[in-house]
Amino acid sequence: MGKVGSKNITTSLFNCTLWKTDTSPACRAVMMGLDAMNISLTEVDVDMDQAEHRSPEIVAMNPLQTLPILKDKELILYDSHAITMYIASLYCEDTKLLPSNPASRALIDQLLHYDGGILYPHYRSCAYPILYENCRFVMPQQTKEVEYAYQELETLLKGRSWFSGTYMSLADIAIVATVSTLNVLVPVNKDRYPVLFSWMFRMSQKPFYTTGNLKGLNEFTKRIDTGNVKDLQELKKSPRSSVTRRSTGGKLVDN
Ligand SMILES: N[C@@H](CCC(=O)N[C@@H](CS)C(=O)NCC(=O)O)C(=O)O
Repeated sequence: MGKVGSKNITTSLFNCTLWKTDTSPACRAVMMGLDAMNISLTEVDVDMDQAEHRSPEIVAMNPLQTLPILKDKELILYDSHAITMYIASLYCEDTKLLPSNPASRALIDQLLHYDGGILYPHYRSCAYPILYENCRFVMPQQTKEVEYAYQELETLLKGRSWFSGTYMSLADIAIVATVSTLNVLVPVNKDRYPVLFSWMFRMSQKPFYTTGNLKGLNEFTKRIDTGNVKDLQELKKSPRSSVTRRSTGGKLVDN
């Protein structure tokens, strides 16, 4: 495990440590959230390829053996949404990112539950077979389910600039971490989902997207491109969905 130090921005949380891996959308959601809030803490890289997330140190903190994990003195949290909301509740002064009134906050919670309960499982069922089971492409049924989710997101965004309404919030950040990763696996079609596509583009222009999402997203894309397949020529002959997936390069493209 490699310590990557603290990003020296505005508020430094000296008691807090975040265990993360950049390829994980959940970790990138926390990293983008931190960067959007100008909050800095100690970050520790965990190498999932080396099964470091199953090490005794990690299991003692998180029996689920997933990342990210946040430790603040005695408190340990192992869900990206809970982590971001905890830090924001304590230290975020930007009431647009996290409004203080209960009704607006509930709307954000609702979107975070949608991300964790609906979108994230889609990510796992599309990505894990490719990352860990030598599968070469997203199965048609999974593609269909992701397209259905894109349609839901398109509907949720209709008539508003951001998922949370007039202002971009931590809910937009959580969702873009998942959707930008899903986009590598099942590209967001600009013609079918114009509003979602435009929102993704606007999110991709935010400074925190560059500092918190891009590197890990590119690494993830590379992992998906090569998977566990040794012979890249053979990979190029893979079914169309795989070729489409690779051609996006994790970026927004006109497709
Ligand atoms: N609900 C959790 C999901 C965390 C999660 O599934 N993390 C993945 C990385 S993207 C992980 O650690 N997977 C390891 C494993 O399943 O073995 C969150 O939002 O933090």
